[in-house]
Amino acid sequence: MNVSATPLSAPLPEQINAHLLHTIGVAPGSASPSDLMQATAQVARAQLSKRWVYTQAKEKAQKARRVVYLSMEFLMGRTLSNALAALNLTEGAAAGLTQHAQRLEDIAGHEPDAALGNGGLGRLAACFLDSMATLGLPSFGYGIRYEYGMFAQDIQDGNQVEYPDSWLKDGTPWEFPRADLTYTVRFGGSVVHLDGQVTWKHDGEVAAKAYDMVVPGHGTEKVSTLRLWKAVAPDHIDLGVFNAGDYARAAFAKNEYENISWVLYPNDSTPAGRELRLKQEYFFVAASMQDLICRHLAEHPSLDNLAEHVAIHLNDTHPAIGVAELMRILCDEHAFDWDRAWALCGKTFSYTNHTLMPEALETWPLSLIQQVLPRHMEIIFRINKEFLDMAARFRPGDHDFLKRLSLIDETGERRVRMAHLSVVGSHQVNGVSALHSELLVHTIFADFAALWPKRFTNMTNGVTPRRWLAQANPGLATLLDETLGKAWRLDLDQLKRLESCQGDAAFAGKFMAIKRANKVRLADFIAQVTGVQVSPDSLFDVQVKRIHEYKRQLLNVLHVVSRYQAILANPDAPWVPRTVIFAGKAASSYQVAKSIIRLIHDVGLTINNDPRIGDKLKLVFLPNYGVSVAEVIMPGADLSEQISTAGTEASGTGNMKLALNGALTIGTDDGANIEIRQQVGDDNIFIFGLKTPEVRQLRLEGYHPLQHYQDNPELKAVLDAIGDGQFSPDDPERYRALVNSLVWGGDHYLLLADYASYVATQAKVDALYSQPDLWCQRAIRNVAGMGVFSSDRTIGQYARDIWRVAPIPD
Ligand code: 26V
Repeated sequence: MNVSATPLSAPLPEQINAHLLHTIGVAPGSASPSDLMQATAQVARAQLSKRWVYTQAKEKAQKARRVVYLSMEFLMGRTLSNALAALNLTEGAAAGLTQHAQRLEDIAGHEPDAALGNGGLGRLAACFLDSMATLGLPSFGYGIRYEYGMFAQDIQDGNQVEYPDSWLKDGTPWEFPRADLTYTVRFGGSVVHLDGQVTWKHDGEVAAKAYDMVVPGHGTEKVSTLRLWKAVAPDHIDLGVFNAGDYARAAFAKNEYENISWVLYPNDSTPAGRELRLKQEYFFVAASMQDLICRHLAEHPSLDNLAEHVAIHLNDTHPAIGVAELMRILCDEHAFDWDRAWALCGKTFSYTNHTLMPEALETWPLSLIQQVLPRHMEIIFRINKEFLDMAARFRPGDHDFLKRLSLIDETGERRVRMAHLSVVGSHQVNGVSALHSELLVHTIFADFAALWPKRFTNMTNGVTPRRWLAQANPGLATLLDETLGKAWRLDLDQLKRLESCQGDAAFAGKFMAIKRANKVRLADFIAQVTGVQVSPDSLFDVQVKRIHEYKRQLLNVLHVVSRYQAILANPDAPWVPRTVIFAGKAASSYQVAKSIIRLIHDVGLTINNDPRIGDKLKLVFLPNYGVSVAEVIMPGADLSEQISTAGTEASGTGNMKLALNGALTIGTDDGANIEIRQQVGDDNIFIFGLKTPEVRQLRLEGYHPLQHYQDNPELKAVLDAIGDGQFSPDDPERYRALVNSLVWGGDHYLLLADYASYVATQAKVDALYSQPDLWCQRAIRNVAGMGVFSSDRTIGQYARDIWRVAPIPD
């Protein structure tokens, strides 16, 4: 038996064994779980390859209009289970693995996550690829093949410790290296203008090599492509040194080039001084643009009709340099005059903004762009001049208006505002929830909206129901299949039909049993990774996301401490047992976030070991949060904490995943929580705290957190306990600064202002949870309302309203 003699139609067990023998190189009888994972992946890979070839041929033959989704991040997670499901191979693979006395889910657990992203933005890109493939849209995602993705988080003595995530150390079965697809990306040097001809005399270059991941669609043979670029030293570069016999120096020179695709940067540390990050941005954009232009010219005689055949999307401002790059290509390499090139550019690009936080808005020192990309700096100046001339005609004499609009921030060190470049270069700009999109045009983009009101729109985020329901929660998926049929996977609006099941006791019983089984699984996982035993009968209260002050994990901790104190004060009250579960990473340079992680551990240590508390309250922190950990947590949650200060969380997508899995939300009037409330109804969600206009008003009037501390004895007791070292007796001052930043330091995210409302709302949560039948009905109502949060809906809107792309006929 050999692989080529084992057709793709052979029984799966046979194909797995053939790959063990011929691809992996082991005797089927002595295959390790990791060998089995590799061999099963190879079976899927062969099918994916076939589908990719088929899809590409179709799209090429029809000269399809395509979407190009440029993103620095793709948080793909594991691939095996998703690929098998899309290929209808799950049952066969499970049968094949049974022969080796293994379960598919255990074998799938041997695959490392592809964690090429920080958080929400990167995971959204991954959900979008799944939906683009499923909707059959001709589409490419382009990004970087980081050697090291998001760091692995370990906790030592309550402290976060970061380890490199070498996800490629054993290779990956999922990538297709495209040796023939290599482009040169240039950097530095100077620009020569001679007789109207512009020449960029660069002084450095690097090769970009393509590695494809095939993204299967569900319910279709169509696939999408995720094309990731690896930086490689150009062949000729180090040879000279090498020939001179200096091998070590040659190796060093090679590294200088290849470091461009080594590591993903954390997104929540400032871009100051990170030349390498700027090079990464240009590197992947330049390679992607060359690739898409090659493809266009293979199908069309010139670039004149480029805008009719490709829609380029900027996932945040990270690829914004693409606007200047397309102008450079058109003007300098294809002899377009400026105005014609600019018109084409404006028809091609669109841009999504993912945050309003001023610290997160990307700007680059002009001097750095000048040094790394001198021609692009000239182009940005010209774009800016033409743009400001136009804006000056719109509001003559209003110099402040022009200063605010300028692509260059002139206050202090001159910097290029990448969001402004993105807005000016795009025909559509969108936010990611109704509130966020509304705030965009009233805050950071208000001046642009005055100029171009129709440019701004909303595309509320969504998540893929394949990964976040079908794959993560097979119990609930089976119940839905029995109740609704299987169509919900591709048409999540089907979930609406669950509304009629709310009063159905048999359905509710099954629904509750599934939730309990998922909680048992989560409790086992908690015990395994933290050593803490938690009761699956307690309310599982979950806050999982990046650790950031604006997301207010600290407010959650304040509630936990107040509950702890209340239980001690009144041990015989009918407490509703609770397990509070946190997970999330802090950027390695973000000291406050790290201190919050440590506090969670210190408070947990005290509470979990206090014999007076028992199961009434537990607090755990699950390390190394990522896609795969989320797949275990989401199905086991009862309560979803979405408690950011109103107006700060652009959308959130964890909120959608949790509600989809039957958790009730306790949250502020922020991001997509507002739309979740509209879908599930006010009675089925716990909204608390100041609303966005109230936050603004309070800050305007002058906010006095000290007042709350003095006026609320319960809050004072909580803050004093933390600040005085009750949870850190070995170092009583450990949390003094954290507490002082709230009471005396301005409490920028208004934790104390929202505290009373939050704690009162948590009491309502308890009251409902002590009526299990009612809770269950509301959980079902949540699932029923989640149809609109499918990323299929989101991508359908992008495709129709922004990209104007459609599936090609079969
Ligand atoms: C936020 C901040 C806050 C201030 C400090 C630095 C910093 C750096 C990055 C960010 C977030 C960057 C962009 C991002 O990941 N946004 C997330 O995008 C998700 C998908 O649209 C959305 O659901 C989240 O609400 C949004 O935070």
